Amino acid sequence: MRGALIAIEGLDRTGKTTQTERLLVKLKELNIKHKLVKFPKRDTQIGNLINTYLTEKSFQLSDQAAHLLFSANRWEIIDEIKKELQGGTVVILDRYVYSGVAYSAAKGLDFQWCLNPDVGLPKPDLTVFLQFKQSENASRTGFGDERYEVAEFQEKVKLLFENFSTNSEWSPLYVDGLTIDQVHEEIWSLFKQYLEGLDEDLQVF
Ligand code: 2DT
Repeated sequence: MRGALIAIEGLDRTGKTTQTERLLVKLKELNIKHKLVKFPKRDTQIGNLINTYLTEKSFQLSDQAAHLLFSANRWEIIDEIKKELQGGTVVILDRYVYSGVAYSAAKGLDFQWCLNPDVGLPKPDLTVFLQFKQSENASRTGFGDERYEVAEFQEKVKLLFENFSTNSEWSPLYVDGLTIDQVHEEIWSLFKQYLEGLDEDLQVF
């Protein structure tokens, strides 16, 4: 049996990282082999460039070049992820291809062009998409520190994420009014069925 590939996706400040951490604590408690990969993965050479791009507004890159760097950042680590899955480890992704496409297409790049460099990457078995019914994420603390954290831009990204909503692995989760614990319970109930591992091959984008 291989491990499940699970993505946690969503707009900025929807609680992705908090929820990912909660999930890891739970998996640890249950002694289930797991690995977290957060994209962008900033501690590689490509990731360093991406980090500079995100945090220093004076760092100039064309939208296309930035997009290809984010995709390359996934490709540079995908063999390692596949190996973990084959060894029975559950791999949790904090952002993935969906963010890659939605954020770049929100700048006006063609949706299919944005997806093309990621074609061939494994599709998650489950993608939990955290979102608000109302656009309240702009009022959450910390919003506004990095390049993309602007309310109007986030609205565009939200619309583009909806293109994935017909994918079979896509599970939207509205977090409005829910506590951290409640969101965790919802994610856990979606996730539970994948704990035993899977015997079918991974699908690809
Ligand atoms: P975090 O705040 O989660 O570190 O993300 N992004 C992310 C892209 O534009 N393309 C991608 O492929 C990925 C994975 C989303 C930092 C920002 O990077 C954006 C927010």
